[in-house]
Amino acid sequence: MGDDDADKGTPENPEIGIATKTRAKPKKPSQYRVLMLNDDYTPMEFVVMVLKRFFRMDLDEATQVMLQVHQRGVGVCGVYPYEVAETKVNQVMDFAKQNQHPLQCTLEKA
Ligand code: TYC
Repeated sequence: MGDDDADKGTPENPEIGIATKTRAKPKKPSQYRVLMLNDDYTPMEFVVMVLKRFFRMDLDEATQVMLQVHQRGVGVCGVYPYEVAETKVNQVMDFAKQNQHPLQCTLEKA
């Protein structure tokens, strides 16, 4: 057996070896949009506070996004890898519940 066959096993014991094939096109980790949904009860100031606290927005940006959600029903808080997006959704939902607001936040693949 020549050197080229070193990782191909033997006729009695084939397919032994280490898979070394790499993807031609490595995939980037998927990104997810965190979406904020409108409701009739959550105070505007609370939504602005959430956007500042969990999405690191300044007052201007947070106010714009809050108004977009208020007027259009939905708005994008940010785009993150799945686990970060999921954590942000949970943080927002927990914080809203603690404050007895019905604010809803969700994620979708970007
Ligand atoms: N619609 C709410 C109000 O009039 C404000 C609001 C904005 C609520 C954005 C949720 O994601 C939201 N008080």
